[in-house]
Amino acid sequence: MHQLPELSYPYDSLEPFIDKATMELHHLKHHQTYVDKLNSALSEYPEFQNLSIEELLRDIQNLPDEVRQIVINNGGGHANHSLFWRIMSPNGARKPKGDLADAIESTFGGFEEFKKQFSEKAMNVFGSGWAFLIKNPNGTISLKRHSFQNSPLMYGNTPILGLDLWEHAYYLKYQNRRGDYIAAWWNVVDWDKVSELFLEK
Ligand code: MN3
Repeated sequence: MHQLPELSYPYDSLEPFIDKATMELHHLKHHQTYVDKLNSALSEYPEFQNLSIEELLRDIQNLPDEVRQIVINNGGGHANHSLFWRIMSPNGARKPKGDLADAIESTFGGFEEFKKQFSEKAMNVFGSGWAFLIKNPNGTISLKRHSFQNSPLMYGNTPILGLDLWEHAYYLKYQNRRGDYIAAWWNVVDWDKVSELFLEK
């Protein structure tokens, strides 16, 4: 059974950038629903129940036709949100360092330029979706956007930073001002965590 991960920080600790009410709803209702629907979809397929969410998504073609899209939507939702909670915190490093800083420098020409390109990508996600920084199989990094809950894992890539651009992620506080939400979000990205993901996968 897949489970909702606990957050390592309180719901109100990302204020004022992400408000407590949004965090609570987003984690306890939206993310929980993805987990519940994923478990329900797999309930008749015991052979897939012991796989991690990463394994399920990386080998998505192995799933039977009847459940594949449900797992893409809800398993993707589970994986994407688990990443999202992990790469934020009230008190982490606010810029990359070490190998990840070097990779960002050589790929994007610097951290500010990276943030600008990532933010543009996020603004241009049409409708519901995500913007990601991914690690490619060859170890390089690049920007990616995906619609709905499609996960970079399905395409052989490893997401190391992800921004939720569904309106449920920001509408309570920012209404239609997606740009303000994106600008605020940089204040709660924990670059220690992003670096860990970059180095471990
Ligand atoms: Mn969401």
